[in-house]
Amino acid sequence: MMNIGYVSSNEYAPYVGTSMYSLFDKNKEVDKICVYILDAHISEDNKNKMRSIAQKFRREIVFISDREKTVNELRDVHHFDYSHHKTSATLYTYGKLLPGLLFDDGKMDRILIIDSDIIINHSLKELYDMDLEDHYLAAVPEISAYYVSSEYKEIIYKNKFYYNSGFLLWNLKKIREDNFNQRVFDAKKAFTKPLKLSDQSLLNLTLTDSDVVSLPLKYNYNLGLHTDSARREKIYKQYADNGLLPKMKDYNKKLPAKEIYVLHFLGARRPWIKYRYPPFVTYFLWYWRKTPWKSMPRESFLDTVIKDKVKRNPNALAGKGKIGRAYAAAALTIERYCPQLFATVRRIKQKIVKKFK
Ligand SMILES: [Mn+2]
Repeated sequence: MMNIGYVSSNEYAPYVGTSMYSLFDKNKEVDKICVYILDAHISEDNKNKMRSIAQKFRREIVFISDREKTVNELRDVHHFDYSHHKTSATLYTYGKLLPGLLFDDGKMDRILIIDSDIIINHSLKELYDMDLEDHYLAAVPEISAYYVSSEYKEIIYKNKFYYNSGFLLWNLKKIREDNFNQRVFDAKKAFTKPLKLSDQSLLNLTLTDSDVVSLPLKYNYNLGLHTDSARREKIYKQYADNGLLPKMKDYNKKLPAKEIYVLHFLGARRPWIKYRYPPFVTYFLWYWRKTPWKSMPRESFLDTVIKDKVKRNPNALAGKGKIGRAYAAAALTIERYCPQLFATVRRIKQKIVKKFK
C-alpha cells in the first residue's frame, strides 16, 4: 500500500499526469497505490485525462477539491503569500508542508508527496516502507545549494542540511500526535521576509536536524548536477562522505541512469519546454508521449524565459530600463542553455538596442 500526493494547478496537470504515469509504470509490483491530488482548480477535462491514466494501471486516484477555505486561511490568517511567484496556485504548494491539514483523511499513516517536475525511474517500494522511527519526514539534502542557490544564506546554513522539498515522505501519525502544522505556522510567523523558494524555504525554516531522516541522493536527483561539471565532483563527494551516495572511485563520473531512482527537473530544466534539452529529457518525453496530452503544443522557451525574467523583476513594467534589463537577462539565459537559438538571441539583442538605448 502506497499513498502518493501531488499538488496540481490546471496548468501543471499534464506534467503531474506524466509524473504519475512514470510512477505507476515503475511500481507495478506494489499491491495498492492511491494517488491524492490536491486540486488547485483543475478542469474536468484534465481530471478525466488523469483518471484515464490511473484506470490504465488499475490504480486509485482521489482529487482533494474541498480545501479552498483552508488555503484561503493560509493567506488571510497565517499570511502565506504568493506575491513573489506567478499565481495563487502557489498557496496550494504549501500543502506539501501541511499534509496533515491538506491531504490527510485522519487515517493515513504516511504519504509520499512528489513534485510535478519529477519522473520516477525505479521502484519506490523499499523507500516507502522504510522505518521513519520518531522522525516527521524523510527527504534528500540539496548540497548544491551551498554552491548555487537563490535562497537566503541564513536558511541554507540554519541546520546541518538544507533539504529539497520536491520529494517528501511524511510520517502522518507523528504529525497528528505533535501538531506539526502549528510548528509550520510559527516558523512562517517568525520569518518576516518573503519566502524566496516558497514551500522549500518554509520547510527548512520549520525543521530542526532531528526531525528529518536524510535520504540518499538517488531519491531526488537534481539534474543540475549532471551539467554542472565544475562542481559535480565536489558535491558528489560530499553526498558520499555523508553516506548518501555509494563511494565512487571517480567522483567526476556522472551517475548512470539506472542508479537514479527519482529524476528532478529543477528550475530552468523543465523538460516540457520546447527547444530545451536537459539531461534525461528523453525519460520525460517517453512518458509524455503515452499520456492523453501528447499532442499538446509544448511551451515556448523564449516566452517562458522572458515571462520569468519580467516576473522576477516586479518593477519591470515601471520603466524602460528595467524591461530592457529583463530582456537582456533573458537573452543571456537563452545563450547559456540553448545555444542553438542564436538567431533568436541576436533578434532580442537588436530589439533591446533599438528600444531601450
Ligand atoms: Mn520541483
